Amino acid sequence: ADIFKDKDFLWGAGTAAYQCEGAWNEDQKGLGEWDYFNHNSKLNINHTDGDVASDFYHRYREYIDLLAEGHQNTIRFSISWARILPKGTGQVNQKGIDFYNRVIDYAIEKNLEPNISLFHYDLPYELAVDGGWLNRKIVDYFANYAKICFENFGDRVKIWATINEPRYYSYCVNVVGNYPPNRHLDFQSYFQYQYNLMLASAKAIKIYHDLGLDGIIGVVHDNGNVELAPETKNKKNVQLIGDFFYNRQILCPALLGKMPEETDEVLAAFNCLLYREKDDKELLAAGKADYLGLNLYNRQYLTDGTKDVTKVFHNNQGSRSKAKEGIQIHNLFKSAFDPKVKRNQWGREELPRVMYTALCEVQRKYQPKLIMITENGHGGYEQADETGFVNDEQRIKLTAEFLKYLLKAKSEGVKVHGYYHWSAMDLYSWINGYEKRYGLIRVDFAHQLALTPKKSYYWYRDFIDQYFSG
Ligand code: BGP
Repeated sequence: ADIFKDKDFLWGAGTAAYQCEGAWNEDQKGLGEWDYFNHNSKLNINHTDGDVASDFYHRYREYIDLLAEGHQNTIRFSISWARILPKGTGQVNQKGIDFYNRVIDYAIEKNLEPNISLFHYDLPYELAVDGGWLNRKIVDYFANYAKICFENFGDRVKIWATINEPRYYSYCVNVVGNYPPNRHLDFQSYFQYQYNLMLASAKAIKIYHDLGLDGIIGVVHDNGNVELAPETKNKKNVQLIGDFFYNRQILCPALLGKMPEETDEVLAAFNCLLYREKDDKELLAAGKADYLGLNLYNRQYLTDGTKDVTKVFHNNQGSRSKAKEGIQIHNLFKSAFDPKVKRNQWGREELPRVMYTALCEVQRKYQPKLIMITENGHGGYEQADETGFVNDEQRIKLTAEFLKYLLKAKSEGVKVHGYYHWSAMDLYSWINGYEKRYGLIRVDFAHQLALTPKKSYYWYRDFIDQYFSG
């Protein structure tokens, strides 16, 4: 595809359907697992939902205008599966197709190259009750949904991603238990979910390639590498298990078309069993990604585990909680804490040089033909002044550092040619609702969703200008 014909870099920002669209029950959209969870579960600790969110469904033109005026040349968004297929399979909803046609056409008119994820966490409810990603049939359901999208939008959309963060998604669903259906420390499901997600992804990629459309299709992964704390004694094992746990179960099938060679060894260490079928190898080999999307926020910093201690801790409440983010998995490994590294209000490290380290390691180990940073940014509480303006110096400072490291990796030969700031506008954060803000554009959720570009929006615009003027 000629995506890079008149530019060597895509600069944009990201969103995801459930997080920004709203219109949760409009125009025959089916119920999603997140609609159900947020409306019904006591585990929805923020008592909020994506019913209206940033109202992208009705106001996509205003958002796209602002992003284009910010000199961005691409936009990342996802398609809501339940908008296209209200029950996940079966009847196609033409109104859903029409909506994405409008968004795609308008983005292209404004010179924003659309980059579309087929799945960003929002499973149709009917499929969730049917076992979700643990039910092997979902591989075919997803492939069917993907094909419908390719056939309807593939003439204009040149950049696709199958699944957003299969690893982190499975982690939150099965290990942390903060995403529906809230399984806790269930490693069996953690691994099986990712395996089924990668089979589904491979099947969709193969369909895309077989259709012969002009474009590229990839997988979006979180992280890329792990780092070991210097005090780690059992370095070899922590590296082997940790890297499989965080990266290789996704990156090997995505980029090399096969499961990692250490798969059985690692599963045995977890006492887990992966259900595989005879033809899976062939499927994975036939569905390699054209590029890798990487979402990079922080590092995975590990050390030796502690015998008999398995627990997970996650900060779901910002600075109201002292919780840091991490895990301990009995004698296998645990998250290490580096007191020298500053942490943000959600207990995550602020360490921009991971951009460089992760990019270099991924390039060296898996040799992708193309990498795009599909997410990177800074989330926090924010105050606007009386005009709605947010002076988000901290976001600018961190992003500038992240981008410095990205350009350093690029200058040393890493094939990175795209960056999407997370997020384009303020939107729903899966666990933190509307308190944790990531946007370049302020959305005033309390007052008719008034939109005000933040300081970072202008900073990013000038950064892009400078990049292209050399
Ligand atoms: C990624 C997701 C995004 C986004 C981001 C920030 O894992 O792909 O959808 O939400 O993280 O996460 P949070 O809002 O939980 O801070």
